[in-house]
Amino acid sequence: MADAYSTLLIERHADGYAVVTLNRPEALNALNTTLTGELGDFLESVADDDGVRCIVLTGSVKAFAAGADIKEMADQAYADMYRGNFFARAHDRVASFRKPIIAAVSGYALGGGCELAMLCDFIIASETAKFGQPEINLGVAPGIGGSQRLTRAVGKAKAMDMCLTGRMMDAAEAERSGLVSRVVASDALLDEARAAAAKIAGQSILAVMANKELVNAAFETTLTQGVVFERRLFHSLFAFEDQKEGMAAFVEKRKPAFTGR
Ligand code: CO8
Repeated sequence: MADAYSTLLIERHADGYAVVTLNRPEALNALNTTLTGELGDFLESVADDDGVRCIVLTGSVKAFAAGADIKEMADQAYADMYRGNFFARAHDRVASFRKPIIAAVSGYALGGGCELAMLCDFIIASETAKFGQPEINLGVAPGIGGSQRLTRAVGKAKAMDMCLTGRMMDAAEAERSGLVSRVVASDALLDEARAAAAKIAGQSILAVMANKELVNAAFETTLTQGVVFERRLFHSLFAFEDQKEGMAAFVEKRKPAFTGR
């Protein structure tokens, strides 16, 4: 099946992952209604597709995404924003996707672009990456979860600094602060992200989804509740054939052949 989108390029890999490239070069991949709609549509289209077990989301060398589309937003009235629930659907469709999404960020990840990267499960950054929530310069504030996710990722001091001054964080500071998991040379970014995606896609999809669910639960629960949830989910993984296969393969010193059953 061909993936035909006007603002996304899709590359499906035989190893079981897909690379989704945001493709609005004329606007530094600014997130407009078409792009966010297409991204949500694509995620829905692969939700039950066993051939896609992990996603790499990337942009161009210059920009992962330079924010929500300011030209599209500029003349919206409050009633338009409220009735249209601006960007809420896009947020929810990415946030509720159950398989891992790796953001591979080069260049600008600003405003909604930074928020989209943070909606992904982890961020691999190139040395050129720049993260920021510069909405204050436009007389507004983050609106796709940025004030919450940035604060959880880097703590109050840096989040407040970035949101109030609108300053950008470079890749080294982003790694130091816990916003990104790895920083690599610009020309190694996609290879690094693809290798991570292939590694994830080679695991049991059941264990992958469980691990994602567990780490995300840490943001929503107390430690005690989170540990109980982990214990229950851990126990339940023993109902799957993949657990038997994974442990048998270790004992027999061979590669596991996971089936997602
Ligand atoms: N929206 C629309 N167009 C954009 C955007 C954007 N966010 N960013 C860049 N572009 C366009 C420019 O207008 C320009 O178009 P044109 O050639 O037609 O003039 C083209 O992309 C290239 O951009 P520049 O010429 O500005 O490139 P530079 O290299 O000089 O500068 C920057 C790059 C620094 C990234 C600069 O483009 C910039 O500051 N962009 C805006 C960054 C920004 O403020 N982002 C936050 C936007 S607001 C937001 O994301 C809110 C999210 C929450 C909304 C949810 C509501 C519920």
